[in-house]
Amino acid sequence: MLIKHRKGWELPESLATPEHMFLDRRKFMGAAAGAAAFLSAGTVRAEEDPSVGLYPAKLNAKFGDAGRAVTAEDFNKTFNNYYEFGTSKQIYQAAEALPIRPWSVVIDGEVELPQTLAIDDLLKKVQLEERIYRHRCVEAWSMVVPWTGFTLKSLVEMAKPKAEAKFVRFETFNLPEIATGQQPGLFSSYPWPYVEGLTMAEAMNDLSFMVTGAYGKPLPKSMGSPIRLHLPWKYGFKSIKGIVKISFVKERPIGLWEAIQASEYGFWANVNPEVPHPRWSQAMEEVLGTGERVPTQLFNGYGEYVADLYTGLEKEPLYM
Ligand SMILES: Nc1nc2c(c(=O)[nH]1)N[C@H]1C(S)=C(S)[C@@H](COP(=O)(O)O)O[C@H]1N2
Ligand SMILES: [Mo]
Repeated sequence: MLIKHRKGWELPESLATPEHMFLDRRKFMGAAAGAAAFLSAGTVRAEEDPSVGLYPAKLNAKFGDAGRAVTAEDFNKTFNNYYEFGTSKQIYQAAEALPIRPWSVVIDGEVELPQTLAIDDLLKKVQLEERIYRHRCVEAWSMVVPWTGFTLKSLVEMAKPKAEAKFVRFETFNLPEIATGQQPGLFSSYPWPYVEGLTMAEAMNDLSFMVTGAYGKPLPKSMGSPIRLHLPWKYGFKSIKGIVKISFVKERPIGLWEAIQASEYGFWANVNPEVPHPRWSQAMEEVLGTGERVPTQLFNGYGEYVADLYTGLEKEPLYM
């Protein structure tokens, strides 16, 4: 993502514009391979995740095939956007410092049943399933990920929102002592914590998925463990990681990227190849790990599920 008044070398989003990626492919592939080697060398002592027995979950056949090959697991967990841990894609090792137990999710705001749920208690209350989704980053790259999780709709029903609740606001942890990207400094003046939001209708859509696992295992920390969102029809920055709070609110939430640069990153952020980002085209995407560039689809190809959410809202900036 980009901040207006910074120098080129400070612009994290510029690391991943398609042009730059082609030039730097060998460099970043090398870094990903290095991280993978580091992992298999066993230098990281991953504590056993207490939820490990819940995986793999049953595949939901409706989302059993994304029409493209699943992105390799080692690639996916070592190539990430997670600005809390740095501005490069190689944050895998830094993210390992995040303590994911104990972990609680606060559900509050305009609800009949406000609650604070320890992650393992939450996992007992929900129906886990696997879904293979396409993921399209605003930086014009994509991946295919076999997520495990539960519908956001089921969590909304657990909270029993009141009529006043119009939006759902998600918030990430704020731990600057662990997540060095959150420390004030040369590379970071972002208004932490990371925040994202949806309308109630979007939250109730069948596609909106609370993710706790991937590749048939608990989610790696680099991918947002212990709990994140995934919204396959929206640009990736809406799919917030490391969630600690879910609030049902009256006003439209302002996300981190919207707060930083509203002219480039909006509330809706639905994928549309015909609406360019102010600094690059969204017509095509690089399918990471394949070397292919393919045309981007409206709503990332999920229009049959979500297009009707936006009827009557055509005057809104739905695609940025
Ligand atoms: N808390 C938090 N969530 C986040 C981000 C982030 O920096 N911090 N980056 C977003 C962006 S831009 C993308 S593309 C996806 C990346 O998810 P992945 O690393 O699992 O591919 O996470 C999103 N969620
Ligand atoms: Mo992204």
